[in-house]
Formats: sequence, structure tokens, C-alpha cells
Amino acid sequence: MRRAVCPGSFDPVTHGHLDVIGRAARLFDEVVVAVGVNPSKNRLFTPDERLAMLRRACGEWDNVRVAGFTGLLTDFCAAEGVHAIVKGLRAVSDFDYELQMAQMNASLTDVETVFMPTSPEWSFLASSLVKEVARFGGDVSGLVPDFVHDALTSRFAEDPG
Ligand code: COD
Repeated sequence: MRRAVCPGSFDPVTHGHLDVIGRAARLFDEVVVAVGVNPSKNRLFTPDERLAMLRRACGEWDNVRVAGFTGLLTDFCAAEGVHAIVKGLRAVSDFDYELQMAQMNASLTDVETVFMPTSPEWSFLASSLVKEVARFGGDVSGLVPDFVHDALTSRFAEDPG
């Protein structure tokens, strides 16, 4: 059985992430979406909130499972017995960072990283930009699932920052 992990912080999940996950689900028999922590980013939503959003957003795919992880991604892959990581690439700036992580992960354990180019309609899309635009009242509907849009609206209504 061909299995892959699609990791990310997904804070929050966007249509760019879902596009990559859906395309991975066509290539692999099972995809595990791994909701983790990027230590260099401030988070808006808790791990439980992000897990719930991913589970709802991925509900249409029978071969996609969502799981949380802490610690190293390679430890999660080893525990799951998965040897492929799928990452989306938007631009050369993503490539620099993702290549470094792919090589570090390969040096830690027996895991390959497969890069999937972003679809053109989502190439500008990043969770950080979605949060910034939503924080200042901009319209991000169409970039994220409706329930994520609602969660952003209520989060920033509670605390505009
Ligand atoms: N189109 C295509 N791909 C996209 C888009 C888009 N519009 N938006 C995002 N993506 C891709 C990203 O390039 C990335 O591959 C993936 O989707 C997830 O993105 P984010 O931003 O949600 O997630 P990151 O980059 O913050 O997640 C980083 C991890 C949590 C995977 C990383 O920090 C990690 O592995 N942490 C665990 C600790 C660890 O093992 N560290 C050592 C790393 S070598």
C-alpha cells in the first residue's frame, strides 16, 4: 500500500493546502494529514481547533486521515510506517526552505519528500496572509472553506489584536 504524510501547521487550512492534499489522495492509497507545530510561527488556532478544521475539510476523501503530532516529523512518519512526505511548493522562496527540510528529514530517517507544485489559482495563498487580511477586515471568503472563514471572523471579532 502506498502511503504518504502531508504535514503542516494549517493555521488555518486554506484551499491551497486542500488542493495539495486532494491531489496527493489521487496519487497515494492513503494520505495522513499531520497537523504539527512550526516553532518559528505564532499560532492563531489551537491544535485541537486546527485538527477539527482539517477533519471537516477532508471529509470528502475516504483515503485521507487527519492526525496531530508534536516533536519531529520524522518520528511521526516512523511511528506511522510512512516513507513519503508530500509538500506543496508555491515559489522559489518555498523551495529554499523546503529543500533544506527535505534533506534534513532524509538524513534523520528513511523518508523521501515529494514536491507538488501549487495550482496556479492558489499560488499566492498562504495562511499567514489570510490571517493578516482577515484581521483587518478584508474578504478571505473563497480562499478558505466557509467554516474556516466563520472561525476567522469570530476570532478577530473577539480579539482584533
Ligand atoms: N499551494 C501549495 N502548497 C501550499 C500552499 C499553496 N497555496 N500553501 C501552503 N502550502 C504548503 C506549504 O508549502 C507546506 O508544504 C504545506 O503546505 C503546509 O504549509 P503550512 O504553512 O501550513 O505548514 P508549515 O510550513 O508551517 O509546516 C511546517 C511543519 C509543521 C511541517 C514543520 O515545521 C515540521 O516538520 N515541524 C515538526 C518539527 C520538525 O520535524 N522539525 C525539523 C524539520 S527539518
